[in-house]
Amino acid sequence: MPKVDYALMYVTDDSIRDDHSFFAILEAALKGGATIVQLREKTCDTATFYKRAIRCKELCGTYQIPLLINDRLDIALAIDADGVHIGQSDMPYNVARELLGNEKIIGLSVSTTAQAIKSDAQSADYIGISPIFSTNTKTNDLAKPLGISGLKEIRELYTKPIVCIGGIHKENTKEIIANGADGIAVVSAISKAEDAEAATKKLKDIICKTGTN
Ligand code: TZP
Ligand code: MG
Repeated sequence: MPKVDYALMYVTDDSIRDDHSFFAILEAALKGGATIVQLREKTCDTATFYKRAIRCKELCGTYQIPLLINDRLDIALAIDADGVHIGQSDMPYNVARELLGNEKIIGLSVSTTAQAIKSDAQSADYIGISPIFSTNTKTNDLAKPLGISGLKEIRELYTKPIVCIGGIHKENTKEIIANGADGIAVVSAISKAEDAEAATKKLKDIICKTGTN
């Protein structure tokens, strides 16, 4: 597997049901410098998810940016995505690995330090600390935010890439990267920005500057 840049993951916003806006924002994120994309659909039917996945794959392919599918192994397999992002209550990690093979990326959400030291997290390609801060974007099934102290604790124990998600914006990006995260994953900081491309560029700039300090 080629080395993956987890610096800035754009997680698509499933509240945007209008395809024109959805893909315009995705393209803005790609132009602005998102390094990886996760297609996350929680409410639509499978046919709609699949159609979006196909278009996402084409668009990400144009920018040579990897595409992950949230939760749905079947969709990832159907479109030959670069990987999946799964949570603790999704398909078990070892089954996902069996189905996808070793060449695909599998990211796993963790909400506690205990989950980060379990073998599934140790075997995954990266973990998502979920959530790092509180957020209004995901209301279902959201654990207590781990905060910077949780990130630091996990960073001491976990050697693979860590991506943080939840309530991240340009004002708190620096402290996340400075405290050991390899990247951030954002929904609304990009999808709800007045200028999605400029917002992505700004986040990327903060990450790059912090990462090299
Ligand atoms: N998983 C944990 S928090 C979250 C997800 C999908 C939502 C993040 O959205 P935002 O708008 O970046 O806070
Ligand atoms: Mg999930």
